[in-house]
Amino acid sequence: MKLLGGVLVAAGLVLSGCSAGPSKRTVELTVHHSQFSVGELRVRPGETVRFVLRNTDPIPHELIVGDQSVQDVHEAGTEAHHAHRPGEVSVAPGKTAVTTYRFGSAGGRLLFGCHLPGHWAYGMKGTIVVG
Ligand SMILES: [Cu+2]
Repeated sequence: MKLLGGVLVAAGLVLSGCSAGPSKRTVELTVHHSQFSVGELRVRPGETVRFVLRNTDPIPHELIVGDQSVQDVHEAGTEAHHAHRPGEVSVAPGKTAVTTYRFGSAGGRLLFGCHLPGHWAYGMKGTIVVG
């Protein structure tokens, strides 16, 4: 799976360098000791990003992409599992999960993070700058 992830990232970089057509990029996020491998992401307006979430921990995690209000809902919510919603995915221990999200107009600032109990407060989160 590590090799596959490398291939996906390489493909994403190639696509990012291409100016023609709609862009779709792959971003690989590894979770280790309840921390994401990336703290801040930069995306282009209208860009579609395929997030590949690799969980190296022995406990479940999730990835929630959205603005502060989205994060607040999940932090307060009781939804234990996320599936089939753009930018929201759960990942089991030792597994890899994928979700795709299309970003909006320039100037936006979104957040990503995990809302399993205590994880957000522990620092399992990051920012996404659209511009
Ligand atoms: Cu977590």
